[in-house]
Order: sequence, then structure tokens, then C-alpha cells
Amino acid sequence: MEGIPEVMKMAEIIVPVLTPFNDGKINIELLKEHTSSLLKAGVDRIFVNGTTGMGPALSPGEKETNLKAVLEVTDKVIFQVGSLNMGEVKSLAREGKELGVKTIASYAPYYFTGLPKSLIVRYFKEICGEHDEVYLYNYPSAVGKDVDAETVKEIGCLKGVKDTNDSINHSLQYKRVNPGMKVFNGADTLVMTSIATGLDGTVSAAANFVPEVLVEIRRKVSEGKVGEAMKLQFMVDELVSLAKGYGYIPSIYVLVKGIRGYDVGNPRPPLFPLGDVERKELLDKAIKIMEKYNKNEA
Ligand code: ELE
Repeated sequence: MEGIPEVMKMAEIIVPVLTPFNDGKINIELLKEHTSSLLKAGVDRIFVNGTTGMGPALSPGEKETNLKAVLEVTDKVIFQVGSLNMGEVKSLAREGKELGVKTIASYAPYYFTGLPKSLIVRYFKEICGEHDEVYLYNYPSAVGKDVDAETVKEIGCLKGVKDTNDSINHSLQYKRVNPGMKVFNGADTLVMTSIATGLDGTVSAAANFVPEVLVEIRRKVSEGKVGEAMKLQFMVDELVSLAKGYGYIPSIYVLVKGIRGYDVGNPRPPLFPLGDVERKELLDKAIKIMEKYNKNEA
């Protein structure tokens, strides 16, 4: 498309794919089907074992199971390997490399408070020792610490950042301080903003249930139809805000089934699946929101 700023054509839509469980075990077939469906809808890469994928609730073996399932469908994968056991982290990083995964990622060590910066720097440097392309998954509100742009500079070997942060300025700061680094924002409410400000894209959990809408937001922004993009963004915002009232991750399973029309199993307790009444209520409300925007009544 002529006349479209290069950066907007390139902005990636990355989906942190959910992990389908049935009877406590990962349902590999459902994960593969969901992955295929998302790629057909136009998402660019699959982020495996993220927050929405319940990464912190998975054993190393399960993280590998998820990776292998997704690799059967696509090589456009980011493999999240973080945990509180350095040995496991490094062995997953090696495994990713052996399996030909181009990019791996990790959140910072969570739960433990008061870790000095030097320790965070060492954690990421050790991962870089195992793989050529490592991204930081920065998620301060969940992890309890912010690995900021200056720390990333000090780490020195990271190739990208996924910054789950309501401040777009915080995400842009990685670019200012580390030119050449790929930077993605991970907030569902900032999909349009991430694209329009020239970040490298978005990692949005909402891409599990409305991938086409995110692809459309990118298209509208690239065509300069910012008002139309904003309307779609606001629809996503309303859906996310509704879903958060029922527990965001368990709700995503319901929304995928209700909106996309196929089963993705259940989350893993303590992220308990929604009950029948909640499911119906959530879905009825979600459909009303989508109808309102489709009829242009918003
Ligand atoms: C985001 C979360 C953020 C998505 C992942 C993601 O799942 O790995 O509730 O806005 O903090 O990190 O969905 O959720 P909120 O990248």
C-alpha cells in the first residue's frame, strides 16, 4: 500500500496464547487449533507461556509441551522461559535453541522482594548466554519490579522488550535509551497507541478472542483513519473491562468459545473456570457490546 508509513505496516500483533486444559492436562490439539485460527485471522507471532498462557502455573515440561504444540503449527513463536529456578530457565532456553526457536523471552524473577539491580542484570545475562535472541517481558504490576530502559541498557544483550505497562512513555523510553531494540507494549487498551506511536507492535491478550479487530485497528491506523481505529479500540476496552469483572484469564476461555466458536478447554485452578451462569452473563454482555459498535451506536 503506497503512502503508508513503513513503521505502521510493520507493527506486529502478537498474541499471548492461552493454554487449554482439560482434566488438569494441557490439551495439545485444542492449542494447535487455536493457534492456527489466530494466524488465519492475521496475528503475526505467538507468545507461548505468557501471563494469559498461565506461564507461572506451568511446570518446565508443560512449558515445553506448549512450545512443541505451537511449533507444529508455526515457527513464528516467542518462547517465554522465566521462572524462579535459574537451572530450569537456562535448560528451557537451550531447549528453545535446539528446537530452532528464533526468540525467547523471560519475565524478571518475581515474588522475592528487594532484589538488587545487579541480580536482575545477571539473571538476564545468564539467559543471553544460552540463546541469541532474548526479549525482556516487563510486567511490573505482576512481577513486583520494573526492569526499566536503563537496566536494559546495562544488561546489554537483550534484543527486545514486551512492556506490559499503562504508560506508553515507559515503553517509548526503551527505544530512546536503546535504539534498535524492538519494543512492544502489552496493554490491551494501548493497541492503537502502540501502533500509532511507532512501537514495533502489541502483545495483547484480547487477540485471543478478537484478533480480527486488532488487525483492523492496525489497518485503520495505517490508512490514517484514526477515529475509526479509536472506535474499535474502545470496543476492545469495553470487552476487556467487562471480562476483568469476572476474572480476566478465565473469561478469555469463555470469550474465545463464544465469539470464535470453538472450544479451548479451561484454565487451571486457582484460576477456576467460570460457572454456567457467569458464562452466559459474560457472553450476553460481550455480544451486546460488539453489536453496539457494529451498529455504530457507540
Ligand atoms: C498482558 C496481560 C496484561 C498480556 C501475556 C500478555 O499474557 O503474556 O490486566 O492489563 O495487566 O501481559 O494481559 O493484563 P493486565 O502479554
